[in-house]
Order: sequence, then structure tokens, then C-alpha cells
Amino acid sequence: MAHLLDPAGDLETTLDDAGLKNSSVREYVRHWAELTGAQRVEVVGAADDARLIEESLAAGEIQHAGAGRYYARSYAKDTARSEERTIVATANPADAGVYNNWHPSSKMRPLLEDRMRGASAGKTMYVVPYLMAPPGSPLEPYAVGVELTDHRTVALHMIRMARCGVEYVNDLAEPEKFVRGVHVTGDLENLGQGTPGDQRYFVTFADERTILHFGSSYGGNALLGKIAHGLRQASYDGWASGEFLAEQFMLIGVTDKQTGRTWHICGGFPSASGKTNLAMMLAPDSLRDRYHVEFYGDDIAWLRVDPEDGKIYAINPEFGVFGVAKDTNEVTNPTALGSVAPGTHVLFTNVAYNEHTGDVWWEGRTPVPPADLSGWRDWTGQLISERSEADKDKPWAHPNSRFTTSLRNVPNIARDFENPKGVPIDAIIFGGRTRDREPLIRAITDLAEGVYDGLTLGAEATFAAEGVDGQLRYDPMSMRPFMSYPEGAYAAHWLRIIGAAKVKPIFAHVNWFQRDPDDGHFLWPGYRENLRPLLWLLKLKDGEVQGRRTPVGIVPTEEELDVGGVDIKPEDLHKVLSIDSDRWTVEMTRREQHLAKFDGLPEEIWAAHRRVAEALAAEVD
Ligand code: OXD
Ligand code: MN
Repeated sequence: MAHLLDPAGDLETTLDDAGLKNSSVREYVRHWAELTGAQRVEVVGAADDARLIEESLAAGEIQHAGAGRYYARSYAKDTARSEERTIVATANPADAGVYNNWHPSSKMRPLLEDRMRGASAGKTMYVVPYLMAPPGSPLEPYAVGVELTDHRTVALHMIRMARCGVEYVNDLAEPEKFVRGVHVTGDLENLGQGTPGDQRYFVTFADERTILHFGSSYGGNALLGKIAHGLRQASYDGWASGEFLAEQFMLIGVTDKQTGRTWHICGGFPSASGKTNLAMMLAPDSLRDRYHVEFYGDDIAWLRVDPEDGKIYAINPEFGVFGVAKDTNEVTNPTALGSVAPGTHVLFTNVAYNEHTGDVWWEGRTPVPPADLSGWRDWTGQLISERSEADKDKPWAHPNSRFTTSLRNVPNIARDFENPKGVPIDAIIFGGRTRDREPLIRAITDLAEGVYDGLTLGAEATFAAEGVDGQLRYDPMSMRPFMSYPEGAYAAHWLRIIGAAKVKPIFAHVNWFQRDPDDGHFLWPGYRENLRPLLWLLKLKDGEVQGRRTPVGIVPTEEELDVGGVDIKPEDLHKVLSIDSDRWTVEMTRREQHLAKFDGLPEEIWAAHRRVAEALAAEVD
């Protein structure tokens, strides 16, 4: 049922008809409908999906991509998150950190209101009440939100990525406690994206639990439940309440079918480090009979200590996957392909599209693009067959093209993914893309050293493009773009939350991307085989293996790592399990400079840094 407001209509009747009872939510809707000048208001939830899909198809906003699959293109200058235009605003200048791009809310509020005033004229404002948690979670009070958006495709994404409906806001113990997210698209063709006159602003008013995003309909900027609430707002809430951590982490379960024992691992990886592939990984064929890997989430985890058993529990607050399509194929991520199969109601964005067959394609889907060009259009809508000579080698899909699909579609979704309590965490891992220095895995048993490792996480700058070749672009805990409060306090909060656990998880740093310095080949085969170092880690935690102590952690001995059936040369195996102390010593100087930027970094973190540096120095001497 549609809940509409025509210009002369009565908003109260619209909200009544939608069953929206929470008076604080109603007041909020009223305020922003007036300010943005929306012509109609419509309250939507999961039950409206089929109708919204039909309307979007009829309006030409999306197209069929085979049975039960859909396709949309975005405006060509609106295809990625904009970190420079993303701001955390609060009343307290002490909330400014190195990465959170802090500005006073007294300055940002009027700026955003000015841009949004009247900017939804003639449009429908969709009211999307949502929950970023499995229902009944102890963290539910932090998970309730209402996104107002003037873009129908954004509503369709929200319905896939969060649990949506009025039931999530109607009976709140504290009716005014919900995150207020307002998304106004703006006139995309006249916003000066990426120029000095850029009009866009993506602001989280963290101490007011309000998110105002103007000037984009791309998912990472417009799905306010996911990144702005699920990470920026939630990490601020977790810190302010002292109750939890909200991190850009994947979350998986590993079951030993022989013993019935299940472990859970979560962890952070900077962009383009294979986090989604790892999260959706299956056991390699030779270990399939023994181990089963289950998927909980690929992008966000909220962690808290359970007061009853003192363990760390994690939930994935999301309800879907907003995955990068590029390079997804039967080898890299077969479960992702399963999760976008016909009938999944997946929404593809900015991939290549065949208007005759409804097929979609992206770089890396198959080794070469489809040979028969008829009907194929690139992500900008241009016919491939009509490309000019100059354009003929351009990618068909945008490198940040996406698939948006519900968790339920993931073939190896964990049986208990809706468990409100979450799952107990055995290991927290960090990993970037590093061509040398970082071994396949190094385990860290000390809490401060584990947090220190997360804070010094980074991804290697690629040649020329982003900086000096081989140097890390630091991305603490993979939260650099989502930091909402100062890094020193962030580290202290981590030490406090995990320190309060009676049963501590083990930490580890992993790297699947070491290369041979001579011919550049990857030393480790990666993908499903990545389960092997993780199994070693779990055994180490359980005291079944001892590993080899090094200044930077415990690495597996060659005998301990099960590589049965893996195609790897002995010298490559030796290399990925070795520590290059000279190379590490260079890295330690850079780490020191990186950490020195953070005011108030806890002494425990500096002490951890010194311990590692001294142990390395002793080796080099
Ligand atoms: C991201 C995402 O941009 O998850 O990190 O989409
Ligand atoms: Mn992410």
C-alpha cells in the first residue's frame, strides 16, 4: 500500500495509514518534509519492495537483469564515496581527530539546512524506518534509525541492506532514541563534484545522532544505515556509552565437522584487500569433508562483552551485502555469484548491461568480455559496439560497480546469523595488501600488541598513483574513512572493551599478497587456501600448536601449516613464513611517525611499539 501526500494532502493521515505510531519519528518526518519541500511522503519497508521495484521499472530508474534481478546506472560523476566531503560534526572541539575531518556542528548545521531547503521540491520523500542489528540484540537501542531519502533506488538499497519497516520504531522504550538520517540527492549535474566549488556534504552530527547527506545517490554516500550509522555513528555511540565497538570488519564461522566445534573470526582489511572474498570463502576441496565455513557478514561488526560469560560477542548489524563486482568470479568468490543468482532480487549498479538479454558483466567476471557485442552497453550507457577508437579499451563496468543483495541469498549464510546475542569471537585479524615484509600470518597474544597492530594496519600504495611505491597508506583498523572520534581515545576504548573480556580473543595479522621480488608471482595461492593459516591460528589459540616466536608475533612452522594438496613451491612456503627483520626495521620508523600524530595515545600502545622495536633491534644486531 502506498502512503502518499499530495501537495494539499494531510501528512498525519499518510503516517496513520502507514501505521507509523512513534510521535518523535512523526515529528521528525514533519520537520524535514517541510524543510526539503518534498511533494509527497511515503513510508516504506520490506513489504513494499515488490511495488517499489515495479514503480522503478516503470519509471526507467532500473531495468530487468534476467529473472528477479535488477540493474541501475548512477550519474557518471557519482560512483564512489567521497572522503574529502565527509565530515564528523559535534559541539565539542575535543572530538577532533586526525582522520575524522571534524567541524563544529554550529557551522555545519546551517550549511546543510541551506543546501537541503526546498531541494526535494516535486519529489517523494521516502521514510525508511530500519534496524541495524538482528532484532532483540542487546545493542538494539543503538541500532534504530529512520532514513528519509528523496531517491527511490536508495530506498530499494536500504530494504536490502537493513531490516526495514515501521515495526522497528513503533514500540521503542525511548521513542526519541533513533538515528535521524536525511538524504537529499540534489541536482547531481550541477554540484561540481571534485571541483573547488563542490556542493556536496556528507555530515554525521555524532553527538546529536543525526546524519545529513547532500549531493549523491551512490550507495556509500546515500545508504545512511550502512556506513554513516553502522560505522561512524555507531563507533561514536559505542565510545560515548562505553558499551561496544563498531568496526569495518568481516565476520565468519568455521566448524570442525569431526568434533562439532565452531570458532568465529572477525577482522578488518583496508579496501581492495579481499575482505568480501575472505568473508564469503568456502573450505578448499581437500578440507571440505572436515571443515565448513559460514558467512555472517562482509563489512561491519559490532562487538561487546557479554556480562554473563565474559566473552566478546559480535553481530553483523547489516541485512545485506553491498559488494564490489569487479573480479568476482567462480574462482575468487563463487558464493558471491550464488548470492546474485536469478530470483535473488539483487540490484546491480554500474556494471555493463546487455539490453537485449538482460545479462550483466564486469571486468574479471570472465577472462575476456563477451565476444558478441550486440546489446552491450558500458556503465555509462554507451553502446560498446559504437565506442570510438580512443575509448575501445576502457572498462565496460565501473571499477566500483556493485551488487546489493540480502544476506539470506548468500549460499553459506550462517544458520544462526539472526541470533540476537551474536556469536562469541575467538580471533580478531587484520590484513592489508603487502608485497613483502608481512608474512602469511603472525599471531599476537598480547592485547596491547594486538590493538597496536590494528592501529598500524595499512594498504600498500600502488606505484605512482597514491604515493611512494611499497609504503603503507595507514588505515587504522580499516576505519580511516569512518573514524568518528580521536584516535587516542579510540585505542583506549579498544583496550577497555577487549580488556574487560574474561576470555580474550587471539589477534593475528594476515597477508595473502606476498610476491616474488624477481618475477612478481604471488607466493601464496590465496582464496580458499586462506582457511589454512586461519585453522593454524585457531589451533594455536587452543594450544595444539606452538609456532615460532618472532619479534612481530608467532608464525607457523612449516610442519604446522597444513598445505596438503596446495600448489606451492617449498621456497615460496619458506618465504611467506619468514620475517625480514631489516625490512621490518624500516617500517618501525614509519609506524612511529604515524602513531605520533595521535594525541593521547595510551602508554600501553607506545610500550607495545617499543617492545616490538627492541626485539627487532636485537635480531638485527
Ligand atoms: C565501503 C563499502 O565503501 O563497504 O567501504 O562500500
Ligand atoms: Mn566497507
